Amino acid sequence: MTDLNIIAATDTPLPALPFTGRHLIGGDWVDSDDGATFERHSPAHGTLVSRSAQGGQAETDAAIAAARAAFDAGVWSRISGKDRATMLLRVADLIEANVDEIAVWETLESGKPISQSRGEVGGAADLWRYAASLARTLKGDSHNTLGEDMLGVILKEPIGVVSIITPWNFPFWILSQKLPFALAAGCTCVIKPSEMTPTTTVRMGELLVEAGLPAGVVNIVLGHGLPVGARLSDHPEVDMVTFTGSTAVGKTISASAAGTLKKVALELGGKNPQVIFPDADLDGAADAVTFGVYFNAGECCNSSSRILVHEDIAEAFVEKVVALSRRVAFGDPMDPRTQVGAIVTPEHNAKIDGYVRQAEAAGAKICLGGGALTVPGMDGQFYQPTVVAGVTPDMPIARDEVFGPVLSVLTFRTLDEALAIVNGATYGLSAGIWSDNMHTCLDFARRAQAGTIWTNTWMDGFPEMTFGGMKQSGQGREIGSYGLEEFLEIKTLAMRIGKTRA
Ligand code: TXE
Repeated sequence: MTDLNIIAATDTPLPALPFTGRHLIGGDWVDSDDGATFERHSPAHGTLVSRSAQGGQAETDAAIAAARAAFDAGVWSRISGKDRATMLLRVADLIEANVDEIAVWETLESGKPISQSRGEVGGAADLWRYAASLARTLKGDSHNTLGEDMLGVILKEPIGVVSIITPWNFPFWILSQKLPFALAAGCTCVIKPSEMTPTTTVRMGELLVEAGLPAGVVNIVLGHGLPVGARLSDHPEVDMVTFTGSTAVGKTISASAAGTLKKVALELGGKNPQVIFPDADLDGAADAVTFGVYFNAGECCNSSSRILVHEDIAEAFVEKVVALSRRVAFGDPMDPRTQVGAIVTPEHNAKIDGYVRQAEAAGAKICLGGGALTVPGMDGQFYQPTVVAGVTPDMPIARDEVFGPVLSVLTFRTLDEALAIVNGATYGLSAGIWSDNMHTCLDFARRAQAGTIWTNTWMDGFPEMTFGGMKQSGQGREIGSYGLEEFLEIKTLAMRIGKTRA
């Protein structure tokens, strides 16, 4: 452990704690009727960060009623795309003006490094700008070949009231993958952030109020999956639920939503492979693998938590990755030099370790790390950068979403063999290929079962490029123009344009 790059506790001043979070319902900030609250402690520092109103069914129903009333009144759903875009751009400006302050809450609640929180919040502003451009260019179709007196028009209309349920790993970013697109379409929303990271969603609500968004268009209910998330999924007045989180909860939401046949969009887990061929730029690949596994402490749906390396280069490649891993800065997330911060909860740290112990017992080799990390001066939970070689496709560490800074190394000999391992997973979120041979890359890209394929790169994303998973990684797409389409209903209009024939 001594040869790792560890950033000890710094004395960065923290804001006045705790933050007080309330629900936003119909334009008012309110406590729960019964006064119930819940707390979030920093996973890195151990200190109390926020105390939030804990919603129940009454608050959830009130928020849904406010969203329904706002939608039906047309204060947002029937205004022009230009006016919606103007509002979204105003929100983007406000986000940018508050990046540093919001980033601190993001880091304190999630444990991620402050430099990444700033990048996440600043990047989210660009999603709002992009969604604003879609609000103005949204259009349907027309058909003028239906006969001389007929005109057909395909209209796209907002789907209605949307429930947005978000997780703790990228609370501000994931909210911005959904909310501005739902708003650009003309929907009204009720948001439930993760109980572990409620504060940045409350800050978003405050910015929306400051921007002048009409009351009831966006509502926020703080609290737990049960009852708030469940109610947002089965309520008959909700037209769509969009969720990011675990595959298990995604299935529960789908089942709850089925009772009213509301639309469901799911962005779930992943077990994303990078496949490395001997003819690739191996330094570039090692760099991308290191970034891909440690980014956000591996608590990332796109984490490249397993790599498949060609047998001929496996040993040398693992050595490169281990050497790079030792240089990654783990520690106090408030220090701007830190690249990997704390793990979200002690239970999750234990779960990560369980996968490593299980792999070791099954014969895998721990090449680096493999245990909890002690960071001098910090009172939270961390995990060491960990590289596990000799992993076989049947091991749980190779199949499940570990969601920690743990790399599993598998080997292969042929492209067919690699694809069998890649496609053997229940997940299908993203996959990568490293080779200088364009034909190998394209063959892989066409045959790999994943919503996103990266060739000779990893984790590049753009507001224009849609994102989503195949198989048990989810359904529907986010961001890009397809991300807007999810929030639209299609209406067919057939018009007789001449006088009715005698
Ligand atoms: O997620 P949950 P958890 C994966 C990752 C992680 C695991 C568990 O593998 O280790 O999930 O994390 C709300 N009805 N991902 O337990 O429970 C909950 O309150 C409606 C992958 O934190 O899925 C929170 O707001 N909602 C992922 C949200 O669901 C319910 C990101 C996510 O929590 C609910 C996070 C219910 N019955 C975890 N129960 C990704 N795709 O990036 C809970 N919730």
